[in-house]
Amino acid sequence: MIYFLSDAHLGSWAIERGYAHQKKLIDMLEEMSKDAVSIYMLGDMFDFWMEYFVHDKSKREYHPFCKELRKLAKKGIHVHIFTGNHDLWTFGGLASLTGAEIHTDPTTITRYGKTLYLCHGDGVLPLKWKDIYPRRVRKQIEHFIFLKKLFNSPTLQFLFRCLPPAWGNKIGYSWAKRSRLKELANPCPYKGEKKEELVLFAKEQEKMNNHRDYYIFGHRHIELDLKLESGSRVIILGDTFRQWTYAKLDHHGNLTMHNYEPETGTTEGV
Ligand SMILES: [Mn+2]
Repeated sequence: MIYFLSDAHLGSWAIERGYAHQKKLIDMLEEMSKDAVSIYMLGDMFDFWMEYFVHDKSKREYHPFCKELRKLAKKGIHVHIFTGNHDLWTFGGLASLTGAEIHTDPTTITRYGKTLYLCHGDGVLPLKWKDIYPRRVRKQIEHFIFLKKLFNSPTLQFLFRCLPPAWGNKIGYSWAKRSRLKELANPCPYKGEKKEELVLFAKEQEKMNNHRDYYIFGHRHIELDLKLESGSRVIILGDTFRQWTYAKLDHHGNLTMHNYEPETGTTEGV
């Protein structure tokens, strides 16, 4: 089995009972490890991740999760972490802490006779997005692209890494908390086939003869399993802090969506 999950937003200041959240995520991975060949985490597993030039004691908080990933790797399970828009600032530290393979770009893989396009999903747009969306949405997209460029700027990354971790983390976590609370106050449900950027992108890829059987994304915190005319399916994974959704690809190449329900009641309420 190959498992796909995303958007745990570990460490979020907007998620109460952070330890229980991490514990539930570990239990979920443990459950998957019973028959997993690979586990793909499609981004934003951390609400904020930055690797400074000096030692950051606060990373200790994530030791149970990192230890679990090491354990999975030891069992022979291939663990993959994609960076999202909250945790893109990794410069080798996350890989050495977890033993996972880190992906910073979208990837197409072939497994069990199916092709899968995998990426977090932030900034994924159809080519003609400027013609599709009204001015208000275009402005939002432009703002997002600007931020993405800023976050990826080597100079700014260098300067941020020079900060004392306590300062940098304060900036990072409070920014992330603001975006989480904003999302909770104004949830953005599925926009429909004609407007949802990820669906439009997948449709466009199909039209351009870049066929994939499955397009799998995170980022949106909504659950979607949509069949396109070409036969491809667009999967948006939901999240692993509120909905606890994930996808599973079996060895016949069938992909199914699931909800994680722990057997014991010790971690509910997260
Ligand atoms: Mn995201």
